[in-house]
Amino acid sequence: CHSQPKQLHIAALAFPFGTHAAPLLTLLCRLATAVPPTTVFSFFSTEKSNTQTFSNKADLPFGTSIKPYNVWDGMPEMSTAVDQQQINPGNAQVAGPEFFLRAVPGNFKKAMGEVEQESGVKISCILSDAFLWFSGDLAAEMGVPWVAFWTAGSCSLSVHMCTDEVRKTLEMPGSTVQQDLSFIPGLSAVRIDDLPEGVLSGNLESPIAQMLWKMGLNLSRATAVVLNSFEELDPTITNDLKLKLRKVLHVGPSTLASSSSPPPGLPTISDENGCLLWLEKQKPSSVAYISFGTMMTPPPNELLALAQTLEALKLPFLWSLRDHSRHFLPQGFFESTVSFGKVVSWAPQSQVLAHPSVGVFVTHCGWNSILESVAGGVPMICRPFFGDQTLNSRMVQDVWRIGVKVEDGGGFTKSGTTSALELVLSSGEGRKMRENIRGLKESAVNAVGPNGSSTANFETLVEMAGIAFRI
Ligand code: U2F
Repeated sequence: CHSQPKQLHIAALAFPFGTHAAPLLTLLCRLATAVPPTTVFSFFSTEKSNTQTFSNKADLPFGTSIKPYNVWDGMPEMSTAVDQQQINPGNAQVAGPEFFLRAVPGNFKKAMGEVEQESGVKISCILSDAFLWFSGDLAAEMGVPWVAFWTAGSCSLSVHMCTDEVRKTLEMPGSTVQQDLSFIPGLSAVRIDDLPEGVLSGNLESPIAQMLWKMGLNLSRATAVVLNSFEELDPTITNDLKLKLRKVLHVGPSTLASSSSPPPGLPTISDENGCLLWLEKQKPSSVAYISFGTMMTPPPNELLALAQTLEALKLPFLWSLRDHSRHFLPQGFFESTVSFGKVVSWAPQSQVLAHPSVGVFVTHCGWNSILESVAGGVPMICRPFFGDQTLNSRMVQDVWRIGVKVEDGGGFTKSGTTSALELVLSSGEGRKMRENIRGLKESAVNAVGPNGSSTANFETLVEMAGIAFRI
């Protein structure tokens, strides 16, 4: 006798800071086009994050219903900062993520319970940001699979999976700062100084360090760990992760995966600052595109050095710079560079990097930026700030050989920035970087193609999401 197939209900649990929620939603949109159309999708994040992530509802694939639900952000209920300080003196300096991490997992649990009631459909799979390690417990309680999504690269995931081993090995007497991580497959080029803070240095007890450590201990419980990357980028690290995790599914790069099969209803790219039109007027591979992601802006002295370098070299540039930092640029900068440069508050970055006029990307090495640069075949100049960025920049410079770190780890100075730009744009070494990144781009395109590894992995993920049918 056949029991009625259950209706699927996929609950996505987002980490509401940095570029975390948006890639999770992108993955969910991709899934929505591949699973039965009756599937219910609930997306849980804080109100602020949902407002941003769902700002362009037209981005959602036509015919699917992905509904955002707000979870508590952990901020004390009273509305003003002064009130918060009064309730809880000393807390005023606690950053958003710290408040949020005090509210988990209760905030997600409560919201999921309410949504199950409202929709009348039991959740059949939890797809969470890998940071939210406690999702393994929630899924176990509910008797459903836990799929974790790691929004960064294999290299940083590997480091977090091996944190205890890293600490044990590198804290031994005789270890030096020069020591590398050759005891972890694929990471022999990585040095102690490249490690994200909270692994070996910094406050190991901080809420973020604790979260990442617990994530490393818990991910092996996940039915699968999904990455926005492609296996061919780091085969050695990927093979090692496959030994440590139940299932490792590289399904990216998402920029290429989505553009190769655009979901119906996808809007045209919004380019309100006219970046793409401006690029049309520039020579091939001539422009420096500059952006430091969604969270960082270099300190004023570095912004000044970078601007002065562009001005002195008369180098065509497109700079995505938040409005509040414009006043740090040198006096007269906009007038003197108007014929060859453009500063905007936001650029359609992945399309910019795919434009043939762009010759170099000056970046903080956030994971999404790196992948978009690979997808565009554009070599990088790296100015990392925190988290996985220094590790990523090491891989860019010394493993994939598709870019260079500015002043080998320091910030922007006029001389360091000038040599980095000249190296990438006009030296033989730069030509080699371009060749290397074009090779990686080809592998990435193949990975998301009909017979590619990312396509096959995505099909496995779709099967897993549908596991409730077979229970
Ligand atoms: C955190 O990264 P960020 O948000 O700082 O940086 P990225 O991972 O590079 O993502 C930035 C995204 O914002 C987009 C860009 C990327 O998709 O295309 N963007 C844009 O479209 N236009 C602009 O003008 C500027 C940016 C964290 F800081 C990193 O260390 C992590 O690697 C990352 C992923 O977990 O999250």
